[in-house]
Amino acid sequence: MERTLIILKPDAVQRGLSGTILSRFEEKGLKLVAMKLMKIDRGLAERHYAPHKGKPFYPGLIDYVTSGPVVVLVLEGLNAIAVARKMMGATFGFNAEPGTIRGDWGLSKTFNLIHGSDAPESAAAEISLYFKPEEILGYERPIDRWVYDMSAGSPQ
Ligand code: D4T
Repeated sequence: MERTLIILKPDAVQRGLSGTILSRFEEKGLKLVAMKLMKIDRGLAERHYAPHKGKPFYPGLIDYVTSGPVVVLVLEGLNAIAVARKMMGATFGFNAEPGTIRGDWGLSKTFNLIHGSDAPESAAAEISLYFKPEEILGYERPIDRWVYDMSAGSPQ
């Protein structure tokens, strides 16, 4: 099972899309193991987006993600990182396929509604930026025996 960090960015919260977007992930079968509403301060934004420091869009990106409350999630599931990124769609709303989150609700280049980790290493680093280990909950979910084929002993 893989974990991914998802951020519903300030435009998603202000546009009242947090619940709708969360529902998509829940309905897909991904398991919610941590969640908080918070304001990202500049220090945290700079740590999160350190790989983009120096790029022309970096200052605007820091202003944007610190501009209002965000909802931060940890989702767990089989191939959760790739699944969530596919559901998010291409980075810029105007390029994103209909049926994806950005494709259905985004038009902007910079206000792109959502962040999702892009690899297991970045997911682990990002999760630890936003959550203490005790804020991530392990729990049984009876529907998992219908979300996954468990006949081979592991989720398929
Ligand atoms: P995040 O990291 O927010 O999930 O987005 P992506 O993974 O889809 O995209 P990214 O890392 O390439 O870019 C991070 C963030 O910067 C904004 N951005 C990016 C921008 O404003 N202008 C640009 O030219 C690029 C490449 C959008 C997402």
